Amino acid sequence: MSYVQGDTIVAIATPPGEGGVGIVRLSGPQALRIGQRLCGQKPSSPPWPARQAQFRRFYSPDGLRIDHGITLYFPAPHSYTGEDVVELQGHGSPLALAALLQASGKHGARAARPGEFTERAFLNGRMDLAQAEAVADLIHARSEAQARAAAASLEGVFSKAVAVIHGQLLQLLALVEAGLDFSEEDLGAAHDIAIHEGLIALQQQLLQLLQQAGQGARLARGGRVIIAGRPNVGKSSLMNALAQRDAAIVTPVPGTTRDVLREEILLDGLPIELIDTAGLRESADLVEAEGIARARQILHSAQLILLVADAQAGWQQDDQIILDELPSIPKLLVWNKLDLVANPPEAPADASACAISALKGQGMNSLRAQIMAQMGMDHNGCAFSARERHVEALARAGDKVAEAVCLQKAAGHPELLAQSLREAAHALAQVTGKIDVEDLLGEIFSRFCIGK
Ligand SMILES: Nc1nc2c(ncn2[C@@H]2O[C@H](COP(=O)(O)OP(=O)(O)OP(=O)(O)O)[C@@H](O)[C@H]2O)c(=O)[nH]1
Ligand SMILES: [Mg+2]
Repeated sequence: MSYVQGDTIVAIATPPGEGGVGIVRLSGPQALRIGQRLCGQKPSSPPWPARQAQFRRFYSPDGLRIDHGITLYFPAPHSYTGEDVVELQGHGSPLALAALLQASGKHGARAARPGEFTERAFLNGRMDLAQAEAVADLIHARSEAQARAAAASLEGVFSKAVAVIHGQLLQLLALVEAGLDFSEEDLGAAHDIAIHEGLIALQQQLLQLLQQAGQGARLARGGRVIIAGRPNVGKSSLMNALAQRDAAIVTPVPGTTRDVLREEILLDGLPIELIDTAGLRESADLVEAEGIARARQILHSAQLILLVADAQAGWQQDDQIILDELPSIPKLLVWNKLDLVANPPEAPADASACAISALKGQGMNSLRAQIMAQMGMDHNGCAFSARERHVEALARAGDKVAEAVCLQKAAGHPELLAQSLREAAHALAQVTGKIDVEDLLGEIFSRFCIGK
């Protein structure tokens, strides 16, 4: 690990480009010494006062003035990384910042890899792995809901929930292991009942946490919703209504849309890539046929397909052909042009449906709510952010607890029961990174920005 080598890292912590303030951050055992050299001080200078802003001038190694600004010194372990950290806050000038970076290098600092500051914070126990991942999620948040959820995970809301279940799991494991030394008769039925009740409670809690984490991961990841259907049913009009702008061309001519059109929208803070496609039909027109082929191809990548049909025309044979041909992905039948009929027609039995007028805006709120529900998001919002990795680990833990429940029912294999619980605990610990995570670190932190 990098922190064992004891090197000092440096990076520009503010975004690239010109700005009011630009920050260079150093972390490691030489951070203070290098910071002092950058400010033209001798190696023998006394340490800077802790956590106090001081006005100083910044120099290159050959004594040329680079900039001036504020310095801050956070002695270990009370810093972001848990190591000595120094910040030089100068002007947001790309050239001055580059010069400071270069000068830091000459004084012995190494350029930080993406996410290395946060990786060090994790390795030094300043935060657990789920919190460290939440740092990146907060930085990359594209909606308020995502930022709020990431801030909750960063605060440790998710980690605490995992820790509580992990603690209960270990208690239960201790109970099971105690039983290994005694025969059934010694312990009696009360012991079995205690284990059974503990397992059932654990299973329920894990399930609830898995659902919350699933939502947190979906919120972070967003989703792809594809609009499909016959020509002229109002697919592009629906795209425009959801995007709240004239993104796609709408005309009364069937076969208007030919390309695959994409729009990024937010539904209750959930980022959605909305895709409008060419109306599906057999076409002799070379351009339209290519558009239809592309539409068919991209359908497979959706999390949800909105199958649009014309409420005035009712359910047509061509609609049924399209429905039969759609990949097995969640779908929602959208009756459009509700303004032209008194009531929406009957939907085919196996499809959930809603009715709207893309032109007049009728039914759009209920459609948005149904899209959210189909994407597995409930309207109360997410308690915390999570990642696929966490969801998988929680699911693994859940499987192992379910296995333990079966083993207990079958009776007679307490050692196997204990082993299942141990494996469940192991899976949970991977969420917060208490064990066995070395192979994950590179993967997780490489997706950070440099300077974080
Ligand atoms: N009355 C009414 N007309 C609508 C509604 N939605 C769309 N239209 C009209 O239906 C026609 C076709 O709309 P589009 O949105 O271009 O339909 P499309 O499914 O994208 O058509 P293609 O791209 O050709 O496949 C246009 O004249 C729209 O104005 C609606 O809710 N009510
Ligand atoms: Mg269209």
